[in-house]
Amino acid sequence: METVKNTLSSAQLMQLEDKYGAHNYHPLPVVLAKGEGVLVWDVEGKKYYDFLSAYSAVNQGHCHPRIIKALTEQAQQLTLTSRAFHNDVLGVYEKYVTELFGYDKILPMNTGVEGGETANKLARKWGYMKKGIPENQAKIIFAHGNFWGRTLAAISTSDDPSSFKGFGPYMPGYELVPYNDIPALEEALKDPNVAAFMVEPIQGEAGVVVPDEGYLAAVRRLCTKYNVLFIADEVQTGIARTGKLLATDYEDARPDILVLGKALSGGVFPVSAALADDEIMLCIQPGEHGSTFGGNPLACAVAMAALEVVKEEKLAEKAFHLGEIFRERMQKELVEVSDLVTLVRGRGLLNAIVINDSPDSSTAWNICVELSKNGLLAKPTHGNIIRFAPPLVITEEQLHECCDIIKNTILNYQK
Ligand code: IF1
Repeated sequence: METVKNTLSSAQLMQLEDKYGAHNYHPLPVVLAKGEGVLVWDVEGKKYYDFLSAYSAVNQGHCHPRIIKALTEQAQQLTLTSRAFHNDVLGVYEKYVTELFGYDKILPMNTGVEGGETANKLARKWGYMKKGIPENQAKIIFAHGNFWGRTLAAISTSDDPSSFKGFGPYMPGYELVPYNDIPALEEALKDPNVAAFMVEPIQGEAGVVVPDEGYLAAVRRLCTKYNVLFIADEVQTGIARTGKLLATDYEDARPDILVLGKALSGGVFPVSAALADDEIMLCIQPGEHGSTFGGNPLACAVAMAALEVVKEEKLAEKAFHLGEIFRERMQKELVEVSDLVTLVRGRGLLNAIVINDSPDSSTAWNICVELSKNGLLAKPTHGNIIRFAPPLVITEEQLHECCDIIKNTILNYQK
C-alpha cells in the first residue's frame, strides 16, 4: 500500500500541530519530511545537516539501511508478545547486549526515563535486601543540573523549575549534591541510608557539562567505599556519542547499574535498558516490575542491528577523532575571534558552545534560526548554550562544511 504522500505546506502542518497538539514543545519553525544519514529535508525540500540527532538518539544516522532492514523483517514476523510468554528474539538480544557491555543481566524497557526508573527501583530494592536499609528509608543521591526524563520521580530530583514547577508533590528519598564535587559527594554517601548515586557522565540538558578528569573514577571509588550503587545514566552519552562506547569508559568507573536508551535503537524505535550484575538484578522478583512493550521482539531486533552498526562502522573512534577536529576549529575560529562565543566544550561528538549573553536572552535561539536558514539544525539548551551533536556517521568533509556554516553564521550574526 502506498504511504500517503503529504501535500500540505510547512505552514499548514505547523498550524495542525498548534491546533490539535499539546503545546509542550517550542520547536524551531522547520517541518521535516525525510532523513538519511546526517541529512534531513523539510516539506519544501530544503536540505539540512542535523546537528541535534534527536538529542543523540540518531547516532547511526537517519534511517540507517541495516537498522531499517532489521525493523521491516521483524515487523513481518512478530512484533509484540508481552512477557507473559517467551519469544525467539529476547534471549538472543539479552545475551548479545550483556556480553557487549559486560554485565550479568539486562532489564529491557522502552524510554530512557523508564530505564532510569528501573535503575531507581533496583537500587532501592537492593538497599533493603542487601544493604539493610530500613524499609522506605532508602535515599538516592543526584547531582545539581541532572536531567533524566519527565516522570514524577525524574522531576522530583530536578533543580530546574521548568522541569518540576507546578507538578508537586514530589517523590521523597532524593537528595542533591553539586556536580563534579567529590568532597560534597563523599559527605552525602556517609549516610547509611543511601542506596545509590545516579549521575550523567556528562550532563546533557545542563549544557554538555564535562566533569574534571578523574571525577568518574572518584565516584566509583567512593561508591565502593561506602557500599553505595553507582548508577550511570548513559541515555544520552552512551552508544559511542562521546568517543567511547560509554562515557564511563574514559575512566576506571564501571557503573553498578548502567542505563541506556536513545541510540540503543538508532532512533528507529523506543528501546531502553538497565544493566546490572546478578547481586543487584535478582533483587527484583517475577511480577515486581515490567512493561507491556519492554523487550518486545521488534525492539530487540532493531537494537541488535543498531549496536552492530556502531561496532562495524567504528562510530566511537569516529566520534572521538571528529570531535577533536570540531572543538579545535570552534576554539580557534570562534572562541578566540568572536566575543559572542565564550567557550566550546564536550567529548566526542557531544559538544556545545556557550553564547556570551544571559540565559534568558533570545540570542542562542536566534542564532539557531539563522543556522537553520543556512542549512544546519541545532537547538539551544538552557538559554545561552547551543548543543552540537550530529549523527556519528558524518564524514570529515561534511564536518568541515558544517564548521564553516556555524562559523560564518555566528561571525555574521548581528544582535
Ligand atoms: C524532552 C532534554 C536531552 C536524557 C538523559 C534520560 C532521558 C533523557 C541524560 C530520558 C532525555 C531528552 C528528553 C527530551 C529532550 C531530551 C533532552 F533536553 F530534555 F534534556 F537530550 F538533553 N537521561 N532527554 O537526556 O529519556 O524518556 O526521553 O527517552 O523531554 O524534551 P526519554
